[in-house]
Amino acid sequence: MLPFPHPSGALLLPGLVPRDVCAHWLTLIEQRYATLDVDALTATGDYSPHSSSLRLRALPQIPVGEVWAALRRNPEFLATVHHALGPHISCAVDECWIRRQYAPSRYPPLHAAHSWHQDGALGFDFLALGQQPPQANALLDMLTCWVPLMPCGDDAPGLELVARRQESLLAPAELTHGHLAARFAGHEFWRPVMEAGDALLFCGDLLHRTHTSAHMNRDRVSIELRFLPRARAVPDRLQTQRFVDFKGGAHPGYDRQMSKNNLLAVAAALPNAWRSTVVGQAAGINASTKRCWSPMPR
Ligand SMILES: O=C(O)CCC(=O)C(=O)O
Repeated sequence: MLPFPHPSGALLLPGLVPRDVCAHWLTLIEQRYATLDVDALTATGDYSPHSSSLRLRALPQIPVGEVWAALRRNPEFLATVHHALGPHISCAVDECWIRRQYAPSRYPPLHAAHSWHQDGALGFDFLALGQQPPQANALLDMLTCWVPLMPCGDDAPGLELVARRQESLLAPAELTHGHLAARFAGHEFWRPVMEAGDALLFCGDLLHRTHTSAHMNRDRVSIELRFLPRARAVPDRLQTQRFVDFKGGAHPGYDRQMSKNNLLAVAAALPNAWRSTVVGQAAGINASTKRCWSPMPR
């Protein structure tokens, strides 16, 4: 099981991303959603009409390295990530998402909340299982960092987690709410109320879903990154995924260089139409880093 300093397998970090950064990202996201070519992005897998989610790679103005740079400034975040994954971390860039969850009365056609699942199931072929239980080693050792860009969990959809470590992947039939409610005590179901920029860092074995309630009347947008230990070989089932490597350290120039490297790595993986924008961003990284990060404490 992935080592994690908190027995629940989750850590809530209030105020991890500064409000002005959240507002900046939210503006970029709103602009992107306003002009989405839903059919084309759905065809490439970059948009999911079922969860109204957009892969972060489809918004090059928010490079994954920039999100990482915002997170890693917090010593508790960084220490916890390194405790769990070791000194070198890989970010599964294809599995970093922007999520938009609507107030229940405003669901667009096809939209649904995320039902119970474990992120450690990433890439797992449940269909191939038939009636067999998932293999003992099917659960990936990984972390998710989930950051709402607006308040959530009260009048806007948040996350609900079972705050108890799981040793294995649950089969789809075990993931109904009725099954989980019978299996876990009421106090183990956790629905954190979060502010913009709070972060929830949690292990890939944790059961979670979108928390919605009929009384909610606001939508929520969030960003999430997924991390794996770089020291381990990429599991076979993730061979087609792309990873960007991060490591610790607090050298002042490090974030800028990492951001630039990450931008270039992301650019290499993008369709031609987006590549030049991202390469251009990498070239101007010093200016944009200064603009975005100057209010943040080191
Ligand atoms: O953002 C949400 O509502 C749920 C996201 C989630 O569960 C996930 O990405 O694994």
